[in-house]
Amino acid sequence: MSAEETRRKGLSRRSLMTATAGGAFLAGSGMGSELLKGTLVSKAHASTPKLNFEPGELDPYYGFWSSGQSGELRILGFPSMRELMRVPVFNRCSATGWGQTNESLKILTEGLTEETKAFLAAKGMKTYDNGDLHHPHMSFTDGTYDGRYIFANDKANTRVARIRCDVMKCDRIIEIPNAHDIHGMRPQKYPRTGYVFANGEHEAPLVNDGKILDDPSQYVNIFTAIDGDEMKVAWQVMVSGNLDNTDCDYQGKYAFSSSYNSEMGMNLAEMTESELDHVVVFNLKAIEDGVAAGDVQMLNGVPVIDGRKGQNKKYTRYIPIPNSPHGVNAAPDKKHIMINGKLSPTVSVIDVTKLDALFDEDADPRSCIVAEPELGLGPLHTAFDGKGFAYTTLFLDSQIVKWDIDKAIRAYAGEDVDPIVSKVDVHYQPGHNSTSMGETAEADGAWLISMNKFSKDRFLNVGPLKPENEQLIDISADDMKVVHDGPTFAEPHDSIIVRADIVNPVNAWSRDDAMFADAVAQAKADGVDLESDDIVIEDGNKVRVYMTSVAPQFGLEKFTVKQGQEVTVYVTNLDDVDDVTHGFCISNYGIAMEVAPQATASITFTADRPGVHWFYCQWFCHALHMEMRGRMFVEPRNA
Ligand code: K7E
Ligand code: CUA
Repeated sequence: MSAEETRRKGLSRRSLMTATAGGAFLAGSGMGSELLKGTLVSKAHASTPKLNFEPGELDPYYGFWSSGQSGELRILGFPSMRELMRVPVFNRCSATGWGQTNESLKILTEGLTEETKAFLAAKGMKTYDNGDLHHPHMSFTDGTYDGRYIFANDKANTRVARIRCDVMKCDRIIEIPNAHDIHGMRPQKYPRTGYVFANGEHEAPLVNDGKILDDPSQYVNIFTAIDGDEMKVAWQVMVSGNLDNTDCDYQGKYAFSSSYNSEMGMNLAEMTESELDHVVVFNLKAIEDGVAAGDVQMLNGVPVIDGRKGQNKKYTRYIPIPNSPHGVNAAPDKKHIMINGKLSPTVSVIDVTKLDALFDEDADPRSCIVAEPELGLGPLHTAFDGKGFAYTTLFLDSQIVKWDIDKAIRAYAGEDVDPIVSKVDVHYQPGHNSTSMGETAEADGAWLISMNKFSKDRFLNVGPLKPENEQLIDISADDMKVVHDGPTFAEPHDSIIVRADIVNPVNAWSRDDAMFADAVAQAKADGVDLESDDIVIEDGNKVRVYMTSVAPQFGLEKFTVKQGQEVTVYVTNLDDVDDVTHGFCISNYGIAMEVAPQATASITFTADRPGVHWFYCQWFCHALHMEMRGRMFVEPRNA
């Protein structure tokens, strides 16, 4: 196997480590913690092979990172933490023209409800400018990542997006009707995705037209199952209490949502009042049967099941969980679901094999809880190594705690064992953490990333607004070791770490890609061959400018339009060499877009500014890139 193949296969860290003296030490790892603090361990960690990346050397993992209120998806090489790409999703992007090009505007607008379109149109807007992307998750087949798509939520404007992993571009965004502010979101793990589950976090009247205002007794929350292939809402369930995070089992039978506001409180005091909140268990088969049988109300074209407390128990069950639970994480043992307590120092462990009894025999809802270890202050999220250990972030303690799932279960049953293996300080206040392949059945136990909300003094001061701090942690030994600090801009919440061999993007677009099918259809209607014609077509007040680009030239060195005409420029990049992307920017017109190899991109604007306007390639492509430019003449209306 070549070095390259070794990396692509994501060879386990431990097998590389065992080739060294340090590795032998770690593999033995029966040492007391006194010794682990000593120089021997420093040496072992200093020889960590995968952190010494030579120039040009590839990472064994892709990291897919959320960006929170920045609204984009980020791609990292992992564990080097080198940022590789930013994929615009809910945000606007100056580099790629996302939010300006016709191709991106279609994606950003077509999935909005008619009511939202009208609301935005009244403000002169086509789509929202902002988004709040918390949770990126890859599609699954048979319990592990399949490399097809990344799905992501938008908490700010109640949307769910899909990113294609072949071209690493967003291809669908849908607004979720009836729900408010999508937070927790997970794809179905088995048999495949399938459904994408999405939680509406904030309570509101089911028909939110202003007739009901300050009457919380009439507010509801909505759980949504989206068909991830069609990107359409399949069904929704009305629940009691709010919905925070979600995950699902490896059997394809149940989904779980935590609720920190079972009180349905409207302020902090009310929301945190009760000692027990809950997790809602959704019985997927029963809900599908209920939808098929018509036990629904249709609302905005979506079948909505009533799964509130005290309603039909075949659809949902409510399991009491100590105080304001947050993260929901399915373990790779395919059996346990961790509900992280947040205000409670505990993580509640659900055994999924005990859930049938809840629905079939009306068993005590807490009978499915098989462990509830006390781990420290502020448990938010849990990750896994596939070796029986769990890693939970402690927000208030600023620590990660490593604990033994089996020992936690035995302790809950009364045995005198301590499930806590070790703790490590992180800097500071961790939210999510992620392990390599950790949310799949192929969790490999190599690495953990702690996504810390505060960096404080860890980096050079950049003013009152500080970066977040993400810390890479070696989890190959019992004691965890922080090996890298990485600052990030606002504000990654969650991430996934995917073996590189699973992700296989292309180097150039296919000419029949659906992304620019509308441009292809319009060219055909105009009798234009996008791959050879450079031509201006006038169609009443509309002008369509078709041009090719081959480094370092556009097919047209000039074109003329009349002031006030609606102009659409289509640029087709005929280069098919790796990495020869062109751009198209019209200066002082606010127009810019990316045109990657073999792609067609288009942009529409009104030529309302007369004069000579240079257009230029804004993506450095050639020694003569500066010369890759041309003129747009806009004839004045009164001339
Ligand atoms: Cu814990 Cu939005 Cu996943 Cu942030 S959520 S941390
Ligand atoms: Cu084409 Cu720069």
